[in-house]
Amino acid sequence: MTKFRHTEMDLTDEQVLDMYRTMLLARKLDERMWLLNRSGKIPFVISCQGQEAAQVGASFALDRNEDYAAPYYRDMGVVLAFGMTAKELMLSAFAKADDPNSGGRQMPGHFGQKKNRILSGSSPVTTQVPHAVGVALASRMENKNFVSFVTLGEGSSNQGDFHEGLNFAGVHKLPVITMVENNKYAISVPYDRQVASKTVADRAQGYGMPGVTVDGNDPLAVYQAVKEARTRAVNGEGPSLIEAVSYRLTAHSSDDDDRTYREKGEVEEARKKDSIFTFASYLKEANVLTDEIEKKMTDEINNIVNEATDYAENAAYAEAEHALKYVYEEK
Ligand SMILES: Cc1ncc(C[n+]2csc(CCOP(=O)(O)OP(=O)(O)O)c2C)c(N)n1
Ligand SMILES: [Mg+2]
Repeated sequence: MTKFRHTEMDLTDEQVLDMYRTMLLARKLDERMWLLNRSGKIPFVISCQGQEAAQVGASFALDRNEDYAAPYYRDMGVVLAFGMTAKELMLSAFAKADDPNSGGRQMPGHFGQKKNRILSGSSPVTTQVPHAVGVALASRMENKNFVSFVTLGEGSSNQGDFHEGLNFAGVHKLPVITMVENNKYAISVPYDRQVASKTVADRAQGYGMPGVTVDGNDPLAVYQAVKEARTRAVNGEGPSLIEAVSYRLTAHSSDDDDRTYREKGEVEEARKKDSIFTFASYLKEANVLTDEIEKKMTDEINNIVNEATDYAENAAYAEAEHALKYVYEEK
């Protein structure tokens, strides 16, 4: 009998199906958000499309009941895997009062949910790196076993916070896993205009930690890399840097027109490696995903997306006075 890669990694058929379901839910929610934006119902979208495999593969390698995540704005796959619901994400897209991320105050993509140990992020890119390193320091100081997981884009790895965070983590051998989601662009700027080294993972050497580049379109490759990094972290061997290479399949955001800086053919070429299709093919070959399961899963996800959309569209906005909440001390 052929041994499929996931069984060699001790992943059950059920777990890989769950991975695929989470990737597909992220994609379908994202696609719906674009439609809602273009029809004037929601103000802004910043997409996960093309990065779901890296986000979900990584999250499944973590302890999602103990570890902390400091995601960046594209990480719908990470926050779904950590327990945020489709309804909650739609509440955020519609900027409604019950949005758990910010009560409708922030642009979507500024994730944060205490009960699921998702750190709240800021608009300046990469500020989450020192925050995540701080969480890893807390784990060490409190003698706990949880690890801290942080993500960012490759362009953002040029920010000072990246250097400061990774250097501190390397010096103190802290249990933090940094995953750079290299989608080849920082808005309009391609990789070779952003980073001088061949890979982002090359930078790890300067911080005294291992750095690996993996195929970000392959959730199993990312799973394996993060799993190894987590084992190192809990064994006191320190931090790791992982670069997951994929491609940003949409424009930077709903306010960007990518036709001004990249060829359509390049995007079409990248679509051939889209993990939503390549992972489905793998699962079909392994006889884990059958046509019947796929149909059922797609129907379920479509229902979830529809229900979340209706729920959030009809939900209440925050009271205007809430704009001042948490700004001034209340006695
Ligand atoms: C400190 C800072 N500088 C600039 C920006 C504006 N900005 C937002 S996203 C972005 C591009 C980031 O590219 P990358 O890190 O590759 O992430 P991607 O959007 O490609 O996922 C920039 C320049 C910002 N938010 N913060
Ligand atoms: Mg990028």
